Amino acid sequence: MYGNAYVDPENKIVNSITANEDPIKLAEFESRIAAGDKIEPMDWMPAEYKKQLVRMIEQHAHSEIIGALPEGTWITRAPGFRRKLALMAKVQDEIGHGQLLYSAAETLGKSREAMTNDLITGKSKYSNVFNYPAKTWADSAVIAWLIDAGAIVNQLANSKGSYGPYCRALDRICAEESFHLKYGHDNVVFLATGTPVQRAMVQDALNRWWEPIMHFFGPPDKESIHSATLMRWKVKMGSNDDMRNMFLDMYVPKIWDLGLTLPDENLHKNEETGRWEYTEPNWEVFKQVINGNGPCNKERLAVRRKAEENGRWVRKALAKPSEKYVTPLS
Ligand code: FAQ
Repeated sequence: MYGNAYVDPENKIVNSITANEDPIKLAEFESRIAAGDKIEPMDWMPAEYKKQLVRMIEQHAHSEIIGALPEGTWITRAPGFRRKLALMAKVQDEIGHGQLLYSAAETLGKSREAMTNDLITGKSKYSNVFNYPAKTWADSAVIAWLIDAGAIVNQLANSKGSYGPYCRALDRICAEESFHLKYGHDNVVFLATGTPVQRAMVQDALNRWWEPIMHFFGPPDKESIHSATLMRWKVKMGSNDDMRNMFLDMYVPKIWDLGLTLPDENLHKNEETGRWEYTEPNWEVFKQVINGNGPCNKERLAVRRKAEENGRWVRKALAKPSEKYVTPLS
């Protein structure tokens, strides 16, 4: 399905991380993966498979929760009642996706409290794109169209992957994201075909969001740390470059059709290879952003921390009596 999959030709990476596994169980596990079986929570799995799944699903869950924040800032300022309702529904959906994904990660033994704690203390990552401000209404339109589009490209592929609970969550998420994408596209078309001021506003948003969107699919395959393992065990069904290429293939023509431009003079499809060629985005900027130093990282985590503090009494009220009242026994 995907043209330029990243490979670990001599299986060096996977052999080194499975050295301590029972070889018979490992072979059985890998033959199930090869046959396209779904792995379920109670099934035997290599420790590294579990660790990688927790890392990836947890980061994905955090991305949905933090991802609601840039667009969420536009709920109070959306131009018109109908747009406000639509944006509120979208933001609620994103939070719901976070809940589904936390539940999927919990099946692997990490508690939600531990995941939330790792997010608010800055230990866990979440998607780079949500560390940028949504300066104008056009930013919210570009996010809803193109970031949701990028998310669908990635998640539709991975929903055919090997871990049952993650795949089932992705099926549901993709159905909702495809509606978000239509909403975002409608908003971008409205602005792109509107007054010169509206058109300039959407072009400006696109110019600012292009590099973060290129970063969104992860570092180039040759620099990706986890792809070889994740692809061998069918957690990731395409490499970072494959996904980026698929996104460019589907959406650059649609952007150009609207008469909008992209801030990369070298962007074009090489018809012989079928791959898009482009100026490499600045990967140093990417590293800074995913490691806590983007324009909005501190603000995003501060909001999440405040929500955690403000909601503590609700969680306490809903807790089992045995957890709610700690009665001294002696
Ligand atoms: N941002 O070895 P790789 C959404 C990190 S949901 C931040 O290539 P991998 C919905 C990576 O974690 C968006 N960090 O990593 C929505 C690793 O660091 P670590 C989220 C990134 O896992 C829309 C290091 O770089 N989607 O948008 C990023 O094989 C609108 C090395 O990288 C998912 O999470 C990044 N972009 O591939 C919500 C989908 N890229 O952990 C609201 C599931 C890489 O070693 C509004 N995840 N890193 O410290 C995946 O498909 C993969 O995890 C990738 C990264 C493709 C993101």
